[in-house]
Order: sequence, then structure tokens, then C-alpha cells
Amino acid sequence: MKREPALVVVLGAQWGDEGKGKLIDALGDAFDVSARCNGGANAGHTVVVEGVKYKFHLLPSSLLHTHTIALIGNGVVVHLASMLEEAAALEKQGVYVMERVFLSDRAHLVFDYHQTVDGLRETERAGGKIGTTRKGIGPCYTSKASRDGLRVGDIRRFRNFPEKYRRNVTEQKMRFGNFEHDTRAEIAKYYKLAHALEPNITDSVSFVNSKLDAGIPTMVEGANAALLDIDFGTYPYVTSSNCTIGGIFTGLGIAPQKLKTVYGVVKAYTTRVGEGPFPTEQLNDVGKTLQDRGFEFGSTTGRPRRCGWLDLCLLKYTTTLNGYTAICLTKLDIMSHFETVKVGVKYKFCGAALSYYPSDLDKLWEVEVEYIELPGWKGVDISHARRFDELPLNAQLYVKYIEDFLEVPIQFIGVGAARDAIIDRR
Ligand code: 2SA
Ligand code: GDP
Ligand code: MG
Repeated sequence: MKREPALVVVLGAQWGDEGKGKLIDALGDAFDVSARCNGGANAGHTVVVEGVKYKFHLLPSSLLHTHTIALIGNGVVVHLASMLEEAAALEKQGVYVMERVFLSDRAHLVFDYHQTVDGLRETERAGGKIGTTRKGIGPCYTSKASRDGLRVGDIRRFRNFPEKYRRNVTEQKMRFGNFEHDTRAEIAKYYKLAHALEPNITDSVSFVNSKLDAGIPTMVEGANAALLDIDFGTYPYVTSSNCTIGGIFTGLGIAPQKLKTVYGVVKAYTTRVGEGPFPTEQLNDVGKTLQDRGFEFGSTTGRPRRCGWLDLCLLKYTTTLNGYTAICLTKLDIMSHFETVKVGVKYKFCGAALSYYPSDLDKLWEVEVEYIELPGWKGVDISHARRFDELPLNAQLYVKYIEDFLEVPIQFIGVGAARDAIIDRR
């Protein structure tokens, strides 16, 4: 692939699982540094190379490129044991990463008790569950915002760690009851981890900015997606980090002027895992076909993903939020199963068209979606197409319709899970 300008960001444009990992890997060869800025091991990014599947959760998906060094930024929440397990799984597949992974000393630590509390909170919510991944993400960001969190830097300067840790566990138990937790063993575990990970811990602000200032090509890997953003998503059915563009700057400590390219990753249809409103959801054969053909199951939890038609109202909103300079449209091959394909183009509430994306969930649960119907390309295998003009005319029209609606060029089109199953229109 061609060389890119110094700083490129890849962001999820819908409710996640758009295929960010696939694009990140496909572009990865052109970048020397790759950084995560938000979320934690709730993310699940799948990369397929020469028939082998690699899964990334907390570690950046660019790591298959052996020249890449990876940074886990201050905005990320890190469960160290999961990170090491993930690294070990990659090692079993022949990919050695830990010497190339750097952790921000400002990143907050996710502890096992955060994961326990995540589950207990979900049980408490009863009918109002969020459908979290139970990876402790929300409770860890809660600790961060309430200023009780422990950071990666705290294991380095271990002196105050045990006391703070004990206090936090006691507080959680006061709130959630006496759950099982071996505090002493955990503290000992972190003492050992501190030594093992000492070479990986860094001041990430100077780390990333020195690379950028030296013109070293750097990619930021957004995790989760715009409609899961804590501020702009379908709150409270969201994750606990900023998955939109602002999360790049607060999650890494870089200045916005340095950013030239923002790739929005858009799945050719829509999926959502977890609870919450989903206006174009298809609880019928269409949804089932998308789920089966697209193999729509969570990469982290294995949960089935809810499926529906492409929602351009949602995408117009996230285009405004994120300012995509270009789009990667993924899984176009999965759309080869329909006589006609529908695209949501307008939301109506009580008969009137909405001119904005509502924050009010009562509206979002109720909106009526107006669709346009386009001719399909049923039965045509597009997985071998590598140029736009190799796509059937109706598939080209579908792409052009989206491009015209969003007024953003679609520079990449995914036609299969494999690294090379992509049309690069740059
Ligand atoms: P959490 O665990 O607190 O972040 O959950 C809050 C909401 O965010 C959703 N969420 C996700 N949505 C899509 N994909 C995610 N990653 C995995 C994947 C999900 C999986 O790649 O498939 O395996 O289930 C992800 N992570 C968080 C979550 O469903 C809640 O709606
Ligand atoms: P992410 O969270 O955005 O990185 O996406 P996930 O990896 O969770 O889910 C996307 C799934 O679709 C993965 O299994 C990918 O291997 C797969 N995938 C990505 N792009 C394409 C594509 O263009 N076509 C097909 N058929 N699969 C794709
Ligand atoms: Mg995913």
C-alpha cells in the first residue's frame, strides 16, 4: 500500500464491529507506530491473513506487522493479565509482541473486582441491562472519574499501591456486598507484574509526540464506535469512553492540527451487540440472513449481533461528529444475498421528519425509518473484485448512493475477511 501522511485515525462509524481491525491491518504496513486511545479489552478486532484468524482485544491490531511498535494510550483501561494472555495467544500463533508494546503510565488499571462489579451492576439493572461485555470497562472508568483509580504508573511506584487497592476493594464491597476477592493475592500479583512490565511502561505523551514530530507514520486505532460513545452515543446504552474523534486527543495527548486523515469504517449494513435502540433492525429473514452470512457474533463474548439495513441517518450524524476524510465500506460481499437492498434515509417521529439525530431515547425507540430500495446483485460473488469496475453495476450504485448521501469518498471497499480482500480506490 502507498505511504500515508504522518497521522491517520481509524474510527468505527456505527455500533462497532464494522471491520476496523481488517482495515487497520490492511493499512498497517505503511505505519511504524500504532496506538490505542480508548476502551479496553471489551473491543474485539479480527484480522485474517492467509486463512489464519488473529484476535485483538486490548493490543493494537497492527501488531501483525513485525516492524510496528504499539502504544496503549492514557485513555485506555488496561487489565494487565488479559493483555498478557492476549500476547501469549498471539505468541502461540508465531507473533511476538511484548517487546514492541508500550503502556502509558497514565492509563488506568482494570482489576478483577471491576469485572465482578460490572456483572453485579448488570444483574442489578435487571430489565434495564446495557448488555456490557463484563470486562470491567464501566467500573474502571467510574473509578477514574471519581479519582479513586489506580494507574499503570502506580504499580511502578508500588509504595502506595497496596493501601489504595485495599481501600478501593473495601468501598466496592460496601456498595455491592461481600463478593469473593483475594485482596492479598491480587496485590502480590501486581507487585510481580510491575517488575515484569517495567520495560513496557512509558510516558506516552512524549513517546507519541516525538514520533509524530520526527515524521514517523502513526496510526490511531479507535475502539468501539461512534454510537457507543459515552457523550454522543445512544446513552445509557453505550460504553464508557469517547469513541468519537475527541477520544483521540484526550486518549493520547496529541494536538488536533497533527491529524490529517480520519477513516470512518462503515459496515455495508448495520449491527449492534448489546441492548439499546436500533431503528433499522430487521427482526426477520433479512436480519437472520445478515447474521448468518456475515457471521455476526461478538469477537469478545460470542454474543449474536443484532442486524439490520444500513442506516444513513446514523451515518450522517457520525460523519458530522468525526469529520471522516474518507470511508472504508466493509462486508459489501455479505450484501450479495438480496434481490433488492434497502437503505434508511430518514427518521420520522409522530409523522414529522427529524432533522437531527435524537439524544432522546424515547424518540429513538419509536422513530419510523423511511427507506429507499435499490436493486441488488444477488448471487454474484464479489469476493475476488480488486477494482471498483469489477463490481456488478448494482453494487457500484449502492456504493455511489452512500458516497453521495454522506458526501465523503469511499476509498476502500471490503469484499471478504482476508487482508487482501479489499478494493483500494486511492
Ligand atoms: P462495555 O463492556 O461496558 O463496553 O459495554 C457497553 C456497550 O458497548 C458495547 N460494546 C461493543 N459493541 C460491539 N463490539 C464490541 N466488541 C466485541 C466484538 C463485543 C462482543 O468485537 O464483537 O464480543 O460482545 C463491544 N464492546 C462493547 C456492548 O455490547 C454494550 O452495548
Ligand atoms: P471491529 O471490531 O470493527 O474490528 O470488527 P470485528 O473484527 O469485531 O468484526 C468484523 C468481522 O468481519 C470480522 O470477523 C472480520 O474478519 C470480518 N470482516 C471485515 N471486513 C470484512 C469484509 O469486507 N467482508 C467479510 N465477509 N468479512 C469482513
Ligand atoms: Mg469488534
